[in-house]
Amino acid sequence: MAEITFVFLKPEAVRRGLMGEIIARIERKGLRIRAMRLHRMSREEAERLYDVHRGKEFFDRLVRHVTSGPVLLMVVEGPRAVEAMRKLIGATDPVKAQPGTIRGDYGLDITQNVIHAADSPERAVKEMRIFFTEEEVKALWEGVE
Ligand code: FUP
Repeated sequence: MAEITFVFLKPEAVRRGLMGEIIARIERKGLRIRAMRLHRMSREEAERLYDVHRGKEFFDRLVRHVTSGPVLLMVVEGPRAVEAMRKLIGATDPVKAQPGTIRGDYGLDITQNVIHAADSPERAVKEMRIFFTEEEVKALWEGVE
């Protein structure tokens, strides 16, 4: 049984023209993109997305960064898609991330670390609900193959 996860490409990935390359890596892995949309994130959405980091020293910088330009929202499907996407993106700090991972290959800065992927199935649903309607999330889940 497959599952779906929530992913987004951060503003610098869009700005640097990396969307195509990163989408190709996700597809090459065998994962299926079920939904995709360019979106300008509001401050409120960013604060909900990163609620677990509220109060930390990097919180404001993080929120300012993800709201600084359009991001590419995605819902990705596959067997153990949450774990598979987390492996594909690599460690949070792109300098520490292994070469061959998306962050390891495209980033140098912990704030501008190119891509986000939910870290559990529960978080994936919670994060999807910030950007997609209840009906859309339901339809995405019902369409899982
Ligand atoms: P990840 O799940 O890998 O995105 O990592 P975290 O949930 O720990 O962090 C979320 C985002 O906060 C990261 F993508 C970048 C930012 N961050 C910092 O800017 N500084 C830190 O020390 C930790 C995280």
